[in-house]
Amino acid sequence: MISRIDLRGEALPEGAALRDLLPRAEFDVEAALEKVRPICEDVHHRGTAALIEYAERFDGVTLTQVRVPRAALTEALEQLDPEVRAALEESIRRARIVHRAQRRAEHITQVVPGGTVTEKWVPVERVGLYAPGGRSVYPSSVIMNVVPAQEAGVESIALASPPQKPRFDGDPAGGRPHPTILAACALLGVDEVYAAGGAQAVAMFAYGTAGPDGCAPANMVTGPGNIWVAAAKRYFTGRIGIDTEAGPTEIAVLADDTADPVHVAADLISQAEHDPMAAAVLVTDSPELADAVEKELEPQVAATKHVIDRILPALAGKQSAIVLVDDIEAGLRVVNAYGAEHLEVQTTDAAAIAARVRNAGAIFVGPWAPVSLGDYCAGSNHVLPTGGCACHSSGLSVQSFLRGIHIVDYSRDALAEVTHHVVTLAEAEDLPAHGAAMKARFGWKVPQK
Ligand code: HSO
Ligand code: ZN
Repeated sequence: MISRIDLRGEALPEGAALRDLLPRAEFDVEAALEKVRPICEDVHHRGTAALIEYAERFDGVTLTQVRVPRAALTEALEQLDPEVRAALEESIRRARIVHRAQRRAEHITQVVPGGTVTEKWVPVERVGLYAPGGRSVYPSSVIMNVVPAQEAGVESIALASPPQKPRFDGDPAGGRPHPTILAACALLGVDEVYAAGGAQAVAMFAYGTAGPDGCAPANMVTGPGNIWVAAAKRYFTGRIGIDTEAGPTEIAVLADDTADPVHVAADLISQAEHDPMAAAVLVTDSPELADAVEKELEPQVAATKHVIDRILPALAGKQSAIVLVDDIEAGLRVVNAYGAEHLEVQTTDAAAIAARVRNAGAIFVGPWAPVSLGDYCAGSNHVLPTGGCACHSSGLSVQSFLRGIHIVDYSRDALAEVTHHVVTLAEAEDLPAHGAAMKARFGWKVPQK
């Protein structure tokens, strides 16, 4: 069901060469970009009419309205199962605790007497958040997008999620995002919601659409999505802000012989459940654990729901594997080279080992911190970098929605004191007008010290 990669008994190569030995999902955003470009430009030119046409073509839904009426949000909340409501509320409460602590205070640094640089944190004005609603519907992703944006102080928040097919003739919920997505928006106080999915939703936020049903352009788009969403984010990079492109989800587990194979198997399956392209990787120095996990996978996979369409292809795919290493030191090198979206450390002294991980979207320490906890109720964020992007990027946080602006304030004396250095550097770069802008303030001369 899952392949093995045996890295024992040989010196592990460094960096990229080690990464090349490890499994990874194919996620060709560049190829998708070609298909996405005309869709984005069509939304640019035809606005809402294009969104309605794409909802018909890609979601199989005839839309009457792209903007979801406010009454539909309150209605969805009223009809929400009380247990789901309580769970969403707890998830929101915990996420708020963690994200509120991420707020950053303005910081004033006195560089020299009379010369200060203040770093001021300013929220992005308007953001467009995306919550998936195709193969799977993730109200939890609404929370993971909205909470950091709100805690950062973003004033204008809009959310898009694909329209659902009517369940019966005349179903009022047909043509709107899933009711639980709408209820989550209502719980979070987000009332600007659009029934739009895929690349067209990103284009709607990037360009804006006109008319009473229209959406004002956003400065930034965040949130997980399929390959079309990722490609559209790449298309608009530079024009608007984006978080990292989200590819298929990944779990890596670094485990030794103290790990419980039942837990490890369950956790690998949990993320394989997302997508046939999801990656589940166990890195272990214990062949006994490897055998036990492999044995355990069978009954657990057989007992769960999305076996044929997602879990089996995910576990059997070339993106998933059990990687055998000589010892946990080698395992650490492997997981650092891999840079998993989610990394579980299930070893002796798990906290000490976890502290030595440099590359991961989020790290889950020990036997009582499964990725499922982080997906919903740890307080941490589940919008995380995939595909090795954890080597250079972080998951969604308050920081994602803030810009640090430097405010430079120098007195006459403080400027005079450094002018000769500025003039020298300007001349070294053959930019005499830069030097002149300094000298102009001191009678066209370099002030003497
Ligand atoms: N594990 C997914 C997020 C998610 N899980 C949503 C359940 N619902 C990517 O981090
Ligand atoms: Zn998940």
